[in-house]
Amino acid sequence: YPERLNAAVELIDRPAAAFGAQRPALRTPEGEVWTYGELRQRADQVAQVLTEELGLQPGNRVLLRSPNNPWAVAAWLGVLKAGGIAVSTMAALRARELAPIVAKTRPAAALVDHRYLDEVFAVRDTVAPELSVLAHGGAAAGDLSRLAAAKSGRFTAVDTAAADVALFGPTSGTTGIPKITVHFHRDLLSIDNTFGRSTLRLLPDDLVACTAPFAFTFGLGMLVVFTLRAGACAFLTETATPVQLARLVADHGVTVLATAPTAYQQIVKSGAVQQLSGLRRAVSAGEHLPRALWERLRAELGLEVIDGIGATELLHIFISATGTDIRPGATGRPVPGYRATVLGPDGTEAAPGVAGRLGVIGPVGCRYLDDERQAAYVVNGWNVTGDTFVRDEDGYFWYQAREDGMIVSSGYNIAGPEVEAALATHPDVLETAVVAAPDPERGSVVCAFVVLREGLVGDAAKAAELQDHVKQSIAPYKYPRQVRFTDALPRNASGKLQHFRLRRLVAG
Ligand code: 3SK
Repeated sequence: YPERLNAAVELIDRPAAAFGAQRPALRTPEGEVWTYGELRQRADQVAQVLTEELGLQPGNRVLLRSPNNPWAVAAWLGVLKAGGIAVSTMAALRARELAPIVAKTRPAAALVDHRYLDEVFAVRDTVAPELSVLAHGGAAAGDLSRLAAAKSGRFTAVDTAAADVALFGPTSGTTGIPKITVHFHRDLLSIDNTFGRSTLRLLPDDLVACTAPFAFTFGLGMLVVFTLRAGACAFLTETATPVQLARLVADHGVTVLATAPTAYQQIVKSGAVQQLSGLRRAVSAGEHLPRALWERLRAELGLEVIDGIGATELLHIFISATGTDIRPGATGRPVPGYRATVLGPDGTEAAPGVAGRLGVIGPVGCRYLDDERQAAYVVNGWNVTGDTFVRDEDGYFWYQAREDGMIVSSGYNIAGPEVEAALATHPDVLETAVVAAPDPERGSVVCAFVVLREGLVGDAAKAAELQDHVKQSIAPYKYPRQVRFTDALPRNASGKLQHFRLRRLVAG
C-alpha cells in the first residue's frame, strides 16, 4: 500500500468515479436508495460537520451506534474522511456494556441513530461528560442530518497514513469483558484484497445482504468494504428474522447473502429455503457450519455455500473455500495472503491429522488497545484465535471445537460442536448448544440445551428421542446425558452463541 492512504477515499470516492455516481450503493427494504454520488456527498457532509462544527482533529475517536442503515454508512465513512477513528458499537448494547468501551476508547464525539440515544446519554452522564452527541435519521431530522444538509458536501479527505488507525472494533470474546481491536486504514483494504477478491468476488451488479451489524466486522466487510469497492449495492436490513430475511432476499432480488449457520438452519427448517433460490453466492461465518446443513443447502438450492472463519482481531475471514476448492465438511484453506497452522501445546506446529490450536499470520494481525490479553493471543508470531482445528495432508482445515468447547467425560474427548451438529439434523430441533455439566462419576457429562420448533413440547419422551437420534448419528458415547429444553439460546450482540453463559448455568 502507498504510505499515505485514506480508506474512505478508496471505498467511496474511487468507486463513485470508476462505476458512476448514479449507481445505487445502498438500498433498504423500505425502498430507500442512495447512489454512490449521494453516499459520497453525505460522507463528506458528515466530515464537514465533525471538523467544522465539533473541531474534530485527526486521531480523535468517534463513537458510532446504529443499526445497519444508510446514515450509519455515511457516518462511518465521514469519520474516516475526517481522519478520525471509528469506534463501532452494536446498537443492541446496553449502557452497562457500552460504558467500559467508552471509558477505554475515550471518544470526542458520538454519531448515534436517533432511536438509540438513551443509552449513550446514560453513559455520557457517568463516564464521558465531554462527549458531543449528534443524532441521525428519523422523521424530525436529528442534529447530524440537519447540520449535514447545510454543508456543501465538498471535503478533501484528511491525508492519513496507511498505518494510521481507522477503526476500533470492540469484541466481547467468550468472557464478556470487552477488548478493543485496533485496525489501520490499510487493513480495511487488505481484507478486500484477500478474502474479497480471491474468494467472494463480488460483481458490480450484485445486491448484497448480510445479517451481521456493521459493528461486527463480518458485517462491515460484507456490506461496506467488499460491496463498495466492487461497485455493487448493499441491501441494508435493520432487523429481520431469518424467515423474514429469506422473503426479502426473494422479493428484492438479493444475489449474495452472508449470515450465520443458525439463520440458514432456521430458513431450512421453516420451509422457506426456496426463497434463496435467486442467490448467486451464500457465505456462512460467525460459527461452524455443520456439514449436513451445507449439503442440505446444496441439495435444495444447487448452491455451494462459502464457509469461512474470521475473527474481529484479524478483521475478517482468513480460512475459506470456494468453487472447486470446497471440500465438504472442511472450513477450507488459508485465504491467499494468509498462512495458518495447528499449534501443539508447546506452541510449535503440530503434524497433519493432529488436533490443536489454530494459528494464523497475515496482513492483518491482533492489536488490542492497551490490553495485556494481547500476549495470550499472539504466540510465536501466530495469532491464536481460540479454535481447535485439524489440518489434513492437503492443507484443508477441519473445525473441531472452540478451545473451550471440548468436553472430557469419563476420559473421552467429546467435541461439543459435533454433538450440536448431530442434534441439529433432528427435524424437531431449531437450535442447540452443548456444554459440559459437572458430574460426580464421569467428571463431566454432555449437556444439550435445545430449542424445539414452535408448538412442540420438550418432555422426557422428547429428550429420550433426541438422545437416541444422537446415538444413531455419531459414536453413542457422545450422546447428551442431559437435555434441557429452552425458548432461546444466549447470544452476544453479534449473534454469537455464548456457551460460557450456559456453562455458568450448569455449574449452578
Ligand atoms: O468468523 C467470525 O466470527 C468473524 C469475525 C470477524 C469478521 C468476520 C468473521 C467471519
